[in-house]
Amino acid sequence: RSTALGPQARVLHGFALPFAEALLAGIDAVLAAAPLRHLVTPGGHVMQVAMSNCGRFGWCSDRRGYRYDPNDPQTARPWPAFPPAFLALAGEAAEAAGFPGYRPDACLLNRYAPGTRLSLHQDRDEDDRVAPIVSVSLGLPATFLFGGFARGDKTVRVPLMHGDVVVWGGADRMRFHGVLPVSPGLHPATGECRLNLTFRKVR
Ligand code: MD3
Ligand code: FE
Repeated sequence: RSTALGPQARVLHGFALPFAEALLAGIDAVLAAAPLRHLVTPGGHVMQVAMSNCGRFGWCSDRRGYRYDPNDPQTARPWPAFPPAFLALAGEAAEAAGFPGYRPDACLLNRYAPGTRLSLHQDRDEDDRVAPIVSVSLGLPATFLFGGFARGDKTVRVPLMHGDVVVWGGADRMRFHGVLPVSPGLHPATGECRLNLTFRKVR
């Protein structure tokens, strides 16, 4: 089952469920090498969402700005490689949503503790602003906000459950989006948190 959010944005409900165990094992391996951390924004705020990365590039933020870095600034080592299950899932989901041949080079891993939100923003640090972003939700549910191309445009609320995958590309790639505060709960797969994998093509 899938739900269209826009001409080139759709939710693939439960698409990641057959991959969930392999994804969670991959997440453990990535986080053992590149631990979760709370980044600081250029404005000096500590982000509520805890983040890490894998792949050729990782998204980083500090007082100097946002950028993609081939190395983890915290360890000065390259980000861990994609676990194989990550690439398989991202490719199959992109294809199912009409984007065959998807080859992401970055994956941002987000952890939301209860009460954590992600304010409305655009993803604009990638050189490729047309290739899809593939987002995988694991653990506690969340409400995703899907907006327009200006910050003030009206938003629609999209519930995202464990195993849901969302693919956004082409015309819908630069929409504003965010996540409402995650409600407390306990999920058998992740415990007291929501995990989100976001695959991107940076270069
Ligand atoms: C919609 N993460 O990491 S899914 C992010 O659930 C981010 O952790 C959210 O927004 C999360 O930047 C939302 C990913 C997502 C990424 C790009 C989009 C959704 C998008 C671009 C256009 C519309
Ligand atoms: Fe985003």
